[in-house]
Amino acid sequence: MALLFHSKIKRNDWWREELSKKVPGLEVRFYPDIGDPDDIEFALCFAMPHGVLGKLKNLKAVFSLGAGVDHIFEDPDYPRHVPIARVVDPELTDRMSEYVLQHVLNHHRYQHLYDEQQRKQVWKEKHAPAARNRKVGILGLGALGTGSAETLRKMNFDVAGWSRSPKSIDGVTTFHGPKQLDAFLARTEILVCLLPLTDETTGILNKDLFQKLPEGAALINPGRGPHLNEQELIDALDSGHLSAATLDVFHTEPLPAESPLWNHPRVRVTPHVASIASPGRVTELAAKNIELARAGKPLLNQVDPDKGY
Ligand code: NDP
Ligand code: OXD
Repeated sequence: MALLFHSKIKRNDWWREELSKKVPGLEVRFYPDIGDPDDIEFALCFAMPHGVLGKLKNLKAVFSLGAGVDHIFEDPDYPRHVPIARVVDPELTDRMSEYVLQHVLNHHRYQHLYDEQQRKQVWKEKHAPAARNRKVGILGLGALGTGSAETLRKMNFDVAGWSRSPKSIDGVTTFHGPKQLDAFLARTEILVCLLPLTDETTGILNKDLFQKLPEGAALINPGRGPHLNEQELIDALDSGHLSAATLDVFHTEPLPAESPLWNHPRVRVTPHVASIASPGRVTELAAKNIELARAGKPLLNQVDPDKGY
């Protein structure tokens, strides 16, 4: 029996060696070299081309190469009865918390403004409030949102978060559900999106939401590109309602050369690198989950297909 692997990053020999070390006897095949589809028991993938998973009759489990699973659920032919597991890992959380802290600090200390002033050789101070008086809001209080909130708390930021179900996190003001979203937004000066991409969250970062943020608020989006209406962000920046944005994810990746986001003076672009799951940890989780799936047990970090994350 075999595992089918698909990733945009090609390091096939490394993945084969690691997986064979951790699961003796496992044959690793690399898409598109599927061979006999009936041999495939497992898939380890990010953005497998649509239609492939649905053709694997003996598939026992699908493992995402990352924390997000939207790339699996968006395949209209993905086999709903097959369990899906995602990556939850302290190192992945730490890496995301670093990214969030780095960019919250940039917005908190008006770095975009000083970058612009430097280009024009302008010497002009703008004093930032103390961190305890800076209100940061995190959309999504899962593994990554909670880790990021805790990191920001250590720096004394005034942190709030919004999730689907109620949460209690030391030192963090929590909101949940659609009815509490407006109150959460009204107090948020730096907004971080760490939601999963689902039908409910697609397009959530739009002009109506921006209007509910205080004037001069900033946005950080390491969630998913389709959370954001890119044109409505540009409009909100150009009108001055939003001050700046940091974007790690986009509707189309790589970000197309003609995108106005590349050269917008108050947009900082990073190439989907906020937090990348360590391959060593991914193979470790896959090995454990292969054992569990073969024993007919629930997987580690198994996702709920009804919730979509
Ligand atoms: P989790 O599943 O652990 O957390 C998701 C959070 O979002 C939960 O708190 C959940 O609420 C909340 N949520 C989901 N739907 C809604 C909704 N409709 N309304 C309100 N809250 C909602 O995910 P992770 O923290 O592990 O990851 C989050 C996302 O980060 C990933 O899905 C991926 O898109 C992105 N990511 C980006 C990376 C990058 O490099 N740019 C790297 C890794 C991940 P509840 O707790 O109540 O269920
Ligand atoms: C992930 C990602 O979902 O890298 O892990 O985007």
